[in-house]
Amino acid sequence: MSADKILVIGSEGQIGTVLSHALRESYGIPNVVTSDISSPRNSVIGHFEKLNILDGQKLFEIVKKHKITQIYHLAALLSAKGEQNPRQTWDVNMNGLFNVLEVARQEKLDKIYFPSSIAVFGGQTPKKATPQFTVLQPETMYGITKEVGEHLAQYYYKKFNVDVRSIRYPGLISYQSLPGGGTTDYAVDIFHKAVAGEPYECFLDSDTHLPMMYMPDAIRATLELMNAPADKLSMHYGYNVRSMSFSPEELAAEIKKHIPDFQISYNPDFRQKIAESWVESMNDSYARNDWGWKEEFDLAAMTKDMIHNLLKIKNKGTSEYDEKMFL
Ligand code: NAD
Ligand code: AKB
Repeated sequence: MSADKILVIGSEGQIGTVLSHALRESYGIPNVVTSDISSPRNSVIGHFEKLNILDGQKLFEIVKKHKITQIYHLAALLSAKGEQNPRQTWDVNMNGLFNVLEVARQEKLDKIYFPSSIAVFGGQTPKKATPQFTVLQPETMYGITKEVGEHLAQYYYKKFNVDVRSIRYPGLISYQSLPGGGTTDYAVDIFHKAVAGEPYECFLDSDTHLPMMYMPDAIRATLELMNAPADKLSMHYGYNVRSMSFSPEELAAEIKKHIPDFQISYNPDFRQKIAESWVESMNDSYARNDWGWKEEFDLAAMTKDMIHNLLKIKNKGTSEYDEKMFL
């Protein structure tokens, strides 16, 4: 029986849905409590707590009630949604993180996971093979909260010995769950249209290159970082992690290898400017040296697997994942 008791905050989002499932497989269903401001989309096996992360008191109560030892804090407003409401983004992303770090400090929790993002980078950041330590100067409210969040994480580690760990995720691509309002969402939406036999109008320009990662790699990276021995970690800022980098045009060409009739057109909107302020690829030598990070999926393997799984869902009306997890 695991001694770890895990709380996932923001469990109903794109990552939380898949990560909660992986954590329940590793730690056992009773040892993983999920929570979100939204109700669960499916009938969940295990504990679920309705929680607005801005309610610090309720967070303390949940941590005490379930004897929580680790928190995966995923609740946030992402880049595109964030630009629609910068004030709420600051509030949820910063005060939410602050509440999590405070409960970790006061209740002496073992470990905290806080995802950062490529949104920490800005127009002055070197675009290719971006170093771990470089000019940041993010240009979205979301990116600003992630940069400050990384500093706060390092501060709580140094000042209070709170073991916070973080990854700068690229855009994540998943078949199990939909994205929640980011600039990289096109790379998921495009697959749903392609598999439905419909054309896709992309909100980014054809040649906009961004770092991306397939969800299985992102989940594995997260668990590998969280399970790494503390003395192997040289920092508690967000680690750069590299997997693949492509443009909408290159992704569409890869999809066409499987669905030759697929059509794409381009109609860039406000998200183009956000994408242009980010980088194309990252140098992730710290992640590779400190905790052995190595990606498994490239563009071709990810595309094949996405289409295979989305077709399975389309044909059956459900996925193996849903059946295993939620029935
Ligand atoms: P998402 O938008 O899909 O999910 C976020 C979840 O947080 C939602 O279920 C939402 O209901 C919940 N939430 C929002 N406000 C809340 C509040 N006040 N209290 C409690 N819950 C609240 O996002 P995601 O893609 O799953 O991202 C999770 C984390 O990973 C975020 O911190 C995000 O910045 C980070 N990240 C994601 C990506 C990506 O491509 N998905 C890339 C980089 C970083
Ligand atoms: C977004 O586009 O906002 C996210 C991210 C890269 O942080 N997917």
